[in-house]
Amino acid sequence: MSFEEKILAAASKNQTRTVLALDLEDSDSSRLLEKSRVLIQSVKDSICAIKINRQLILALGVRTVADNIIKLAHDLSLPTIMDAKLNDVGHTNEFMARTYFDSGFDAIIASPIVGWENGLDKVFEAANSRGRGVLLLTYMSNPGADAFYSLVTKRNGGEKPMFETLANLAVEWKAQGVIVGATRPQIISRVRQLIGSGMPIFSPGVGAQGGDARRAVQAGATYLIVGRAIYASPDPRTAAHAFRMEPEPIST
Ligand code: O7M
Repeated sequence: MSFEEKILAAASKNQTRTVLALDLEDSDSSRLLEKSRVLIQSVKDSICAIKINRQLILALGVRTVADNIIKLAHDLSLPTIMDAKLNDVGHTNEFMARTYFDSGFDAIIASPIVGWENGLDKVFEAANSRGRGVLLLTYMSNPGADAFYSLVTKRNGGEKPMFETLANLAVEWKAQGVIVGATRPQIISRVRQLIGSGMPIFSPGVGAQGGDARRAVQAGATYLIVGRAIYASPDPRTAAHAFRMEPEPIST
């Protein structure tokens, strides 16, 4: 199954749009691994994918993450997303994408700012040849993101805010999804207009960063990326359950 099919299957089975951001920290790697396992087991029925940050890879190494966390996720029929925010020239991007995909990740997050030629072209090649996904940052959730993602860009003779250009590029490059902060429902609506109904919007920033899950979904978000509002809650299972929403996620 492709990444899109896997996440849609998990979303339909668990009746949820929530992607768990597994951003746990611990100075002891065995404890970190155990905490990760316990968290995943406790929320597994209320999530549709697991996003892993570089902080977990730095602490545990990609092999340990693959043998334990990705394996556990896949045993539970949950796809995994590597939040690499790739943003380098082609050959190093390609190496990183291949390494993550060959370790079992189902999708990777990249920054479109590096462009296509000798930038993300090789990442898409690596993903497409393996049925994996590439998700592109389009408007980040933090307040400071306005300084860049709203800048006026000139492309094909017209002027547009940067995020609109990025949304158009995501369509041109046939990305498997875009990332738009839940803190900006109006931007989600605009991106939804630009990309049409077929491409998922992944929306982080719910809860701890002030974004509202329901407003983000009403604006057009397909999936919600949620970290602290689940794992820092005294009862992650109940917190994850509370984010379950709308029986049918938007079909991709
Ligand atoms: O729910 P939180 O605030 O604890 O965590 C949010 C997660 O989403 C965390 O893993 C961030 O790395 C990620 N994220 C953002 O918070 N904002 C963004 O604009 C983009 C991301 C992200 O996932 O990028 C791919």
